[in-house]
Amino acid sequence: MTALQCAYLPIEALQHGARGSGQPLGAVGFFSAADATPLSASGPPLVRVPMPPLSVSDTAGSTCELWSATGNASHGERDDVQYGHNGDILFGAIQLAESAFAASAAATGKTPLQQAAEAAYAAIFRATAGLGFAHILRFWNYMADINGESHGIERYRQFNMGRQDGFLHSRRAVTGSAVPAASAVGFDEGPLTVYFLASRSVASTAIENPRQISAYQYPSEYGPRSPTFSRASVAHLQTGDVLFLSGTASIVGHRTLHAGDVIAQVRETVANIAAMVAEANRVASRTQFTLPELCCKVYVRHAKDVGAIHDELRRTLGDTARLLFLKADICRRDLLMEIEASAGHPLDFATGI
Ligand code: 3EB
Repeated sequence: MTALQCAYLPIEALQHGARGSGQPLGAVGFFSAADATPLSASGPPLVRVPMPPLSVSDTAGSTCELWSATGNASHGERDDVQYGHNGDILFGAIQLAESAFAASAAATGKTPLQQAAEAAYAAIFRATAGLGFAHILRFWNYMADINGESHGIERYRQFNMGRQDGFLHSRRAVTGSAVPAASAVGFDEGPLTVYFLASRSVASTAIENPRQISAYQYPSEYGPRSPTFSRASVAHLQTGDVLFLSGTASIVGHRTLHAGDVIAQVRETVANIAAMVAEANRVASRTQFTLPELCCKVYVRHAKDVGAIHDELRRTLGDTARLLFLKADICRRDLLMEIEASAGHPLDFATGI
């Protein structure tokens, strides 16, 4: 019986060996720009992401998201994917510098970011197949300058082209119920970073949002290739159902609503989250998820908005929802915030923020 657990801790706590209960599979450190704390090279993977946590009242310290599980964990690297697993659940991560793909851009006709995304996904599917973890439960994608334009096309759209090719070349479905949940957000500068959770035996059920068109069916005005993610997934672990909500924003149908009005965007986003929680409860009737139990990562475009976003989320999600705020770029220029969330797993939320 594998219990998947998550903890949010100050980065110092991780380095001093605090890691909640269970065996660490892997961790992601969200670092403030000034923090150059070196990371240990052995043990579970610790991925460095240059995306600063935000505090409502002050600047915040670097924070780490740690995934653990019961049983014995083993760690390693395969096909450039760093991983940790307990035989049943796997945490994996890959970081690729776009500069490594600059030379082949001319030959392939593909931009460096597009090639990096394709290579990252090909590596992940190869590594997980080789290790026997075929069921991806959720992806996280972080990239530099997500709204920037190069080679005549926005960088998020370049990423979508490469990601979709990575799926297709690995014979993975790019529409429908086998597409995993995901987030895709930006930081200022750093390597393309993709991390994920996978399962050996347990498939997940994809959830779509009745208020939104499936992202994999977005019209071509959002780019030549649609994004490859489902709105949410429920992983049916032996110990219970775990809900993963993808990055969720102020989008209804396929259109952004409330451009320029951050509070209205928060309200629309929460309406989308509530719709997906209801949908998850309908589809995965073993568990009833609720808004107050959500553990949320809130991506905030402008640090000055964090107080207002926090107050509105407390009003709409309640006092008990866990909120980690990160300064990040959202994949559409007119979006000022985005929220991802999970529920159903033990959680140690001790950010110290
Ligand atoms: C949206 O709904 C907002 O490309 O993996 C949210 C979650 C978004 C995941 C992705 C993008 C992604 O289209 C953006």
